[in-house]
Amino acid sequence: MRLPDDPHLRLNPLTGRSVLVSQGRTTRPWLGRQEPPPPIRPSYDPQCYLCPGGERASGERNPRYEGTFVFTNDFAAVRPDTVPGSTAPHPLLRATGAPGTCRVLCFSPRHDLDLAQMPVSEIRRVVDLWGEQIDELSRRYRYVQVFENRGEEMGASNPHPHGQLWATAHLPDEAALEDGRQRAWLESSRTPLLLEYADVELRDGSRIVVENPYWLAVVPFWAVWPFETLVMPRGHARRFTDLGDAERGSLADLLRRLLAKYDNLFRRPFPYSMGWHGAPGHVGDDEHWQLHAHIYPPLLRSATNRKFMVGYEMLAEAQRDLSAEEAAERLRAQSDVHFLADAPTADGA
Ligand code: H2U
Ligand code: ZN
Repeated sequence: MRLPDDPHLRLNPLTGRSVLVSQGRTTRPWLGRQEPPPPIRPSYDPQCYLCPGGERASGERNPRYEGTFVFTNDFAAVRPDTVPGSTAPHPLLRATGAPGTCRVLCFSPRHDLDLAQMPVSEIRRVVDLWGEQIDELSRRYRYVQVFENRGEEMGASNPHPHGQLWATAHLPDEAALEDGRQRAWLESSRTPLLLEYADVELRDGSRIVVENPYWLAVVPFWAVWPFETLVMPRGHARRFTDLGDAERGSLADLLRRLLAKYDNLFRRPFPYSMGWHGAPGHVGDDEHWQLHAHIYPPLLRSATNRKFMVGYEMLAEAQRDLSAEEAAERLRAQSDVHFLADAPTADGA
């Protein structure tokens, strides 16, 4: 096999899933769907239910917040009062109650900003908010999934900069898979899986997109989405709450640079889903865990073409056309100053 040109399989050690890599297919003709660019937004939208003072579906009004703002999701997918027991009228028909809570995290009072364009000091406030929320909720729930859907393409219901968290009494599938695989790795190798992986990537260099003294962002060897990245601390941190002041400041810096590169790639806000994975709960039995964020963006060849996970992907296994190394090189080559850094907003704010 000649890497990377011959079609080959790459293994994701965090999940045990494979991805089929078939480089060179991105040049095929495309008469299919084109993604329109999102409209430019005003800095304040009186109709927006996430803006300061905005009215939500519940009839409640948001305070005139100036930094970040958190509220319980009015359409929560899990609720604290659910009874956790199981029923199984037949062994093939098992159901288990899933108590939990869902919150919406507004990143900024400005309707028109995104993490990619916020100053590092404001991204730092979001980093601290993630930390506080995980700290509070992981005392009550087994797992806290923090995430952001950015852009209509990823199903975001509103362009106002915001993320979500869902805290659950159960360990969701992705976290459970990663838990098991990292545990097994530590037992056989004595170094946490992602600490060893960060070391491999730092020595190789071809998949690094951005790095700083505390953090590293790479297009992982096993990436599925065209410009998927994995953000990892360089030192051992099992969960978000392990991060100290210096690591949090450094994370804000890395995120700003990474997200600016994404937007600069096609000179448009880059849609993605991103979220954090860390050791569940609060303490104990978690040496094998290494905190990390996944960023999964759906864009492919250009600003207007998205990657569809259909057909072979739904029925057989994940597949990608662009090699991880080429994706990393293209992202790395972008400036880390956002292309709209000095542009006026729609309403001159
Ligand atoms: P997404 O854009 O990622 O869907 O997040 C927005 C969330 O905001 C969504 O989960 C909630 C939706 O349930 N929401 C409220 O809680 N109150 C509202 O008034 C509208 C939307
Ligand atoms: Zn808004």
